[in-house]
Amino acid sequence: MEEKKTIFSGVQPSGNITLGNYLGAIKNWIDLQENYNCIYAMMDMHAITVRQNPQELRKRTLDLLKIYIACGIDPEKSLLFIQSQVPAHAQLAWVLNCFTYMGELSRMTQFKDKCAKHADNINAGLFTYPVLMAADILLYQADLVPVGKDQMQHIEITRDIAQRFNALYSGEGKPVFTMPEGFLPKAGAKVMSLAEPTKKMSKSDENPKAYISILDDFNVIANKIKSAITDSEGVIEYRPDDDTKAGINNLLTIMSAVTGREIEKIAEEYSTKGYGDFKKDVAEAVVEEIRPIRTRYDELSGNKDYLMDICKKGAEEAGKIAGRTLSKVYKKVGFVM
Ligand code: AQP
Repeated sequence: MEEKKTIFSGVQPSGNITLGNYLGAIKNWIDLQENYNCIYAMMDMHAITVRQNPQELRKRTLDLLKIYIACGIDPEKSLLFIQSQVPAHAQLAWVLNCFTYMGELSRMTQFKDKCAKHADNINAGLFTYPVLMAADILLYQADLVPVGKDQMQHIEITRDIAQRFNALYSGEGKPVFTMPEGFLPKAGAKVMSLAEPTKKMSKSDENPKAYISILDDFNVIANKIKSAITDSEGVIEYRPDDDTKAGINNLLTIMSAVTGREIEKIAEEYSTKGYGDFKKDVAEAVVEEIRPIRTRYDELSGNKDYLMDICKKGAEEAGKIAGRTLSKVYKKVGFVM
């Protein structure tokens, strides 16, 4: 029988998990559990590239685990762990730092965006964030990395680093690292801000009206969608290359991603309707998507021992897999073992 391929992905507990994180990443992870070895982590080491409140970070990391499980990630099928509990991530990241060029890191869009947003804290971790991400992926010899569109550039640099390392050290044998590929969802790969629809929806946005949190009250979700910025044309049409339609394009995308229906079909159905009716239906569809997640999330609250047990077992298991790759890398670069 053919060996199952490996999937790796994660989310940073750097804020309230948004509809963007859910549609772009987590929702896409669920079905993959049946046919792949899935490894999903809470990326707390990435989160500290931006200042975090320690108590909040601790809480949000476990809340994120609850969200994963509530969304349908089954701890019996997928390996779940907290990044900082597996030291190999930091260890491999150091080695890979020595195989990554300043020039390629300075071209990263996320780095430029975050520098503009956090001008008072442009730290080295923010700069080398993609190297840590490369380590996360390469440690598990992942074949596929399901992410949103904003992270594709980081997958590309991961591939460049892997290729460079493999070319130097693999020789005639099996490549040291498996070459990973990014994997985008059919719909929802880039959910836009509700307040500024030409900008990506982000959990760290200062304006809470810009994003929908999976943990927002249902009436708050509905109100955010109803007050989403659109345009004055009054026509429901999908025009992905027209920025003046960014708000409507985004709502159509969201509707498509939560219902599984094609964008064009939805646009056709609403072509004679007003924005008010459309927004009301989008809000209802989003709430219905989130409702069962919230029920399961609430059931998991107060079950800290269960969550801590998943983290402990997950870190042990992840540590074993990651340790194998790290040993191989240490030997290749010439560290005494
Ligand atoms: N707006 C989005 N649409 C679709 N997918 C998205 N993702 C993020 N925003 C959107 C995907 O969610 C996964 C986890 O992202 P992350 O936590 O690693 O960091 P990020 O990409 O920087 O996400 P945020 O929400 O914008 O976080 P902050 O504000 O902390 O920087 C990734 O697969 C990502 O593509």
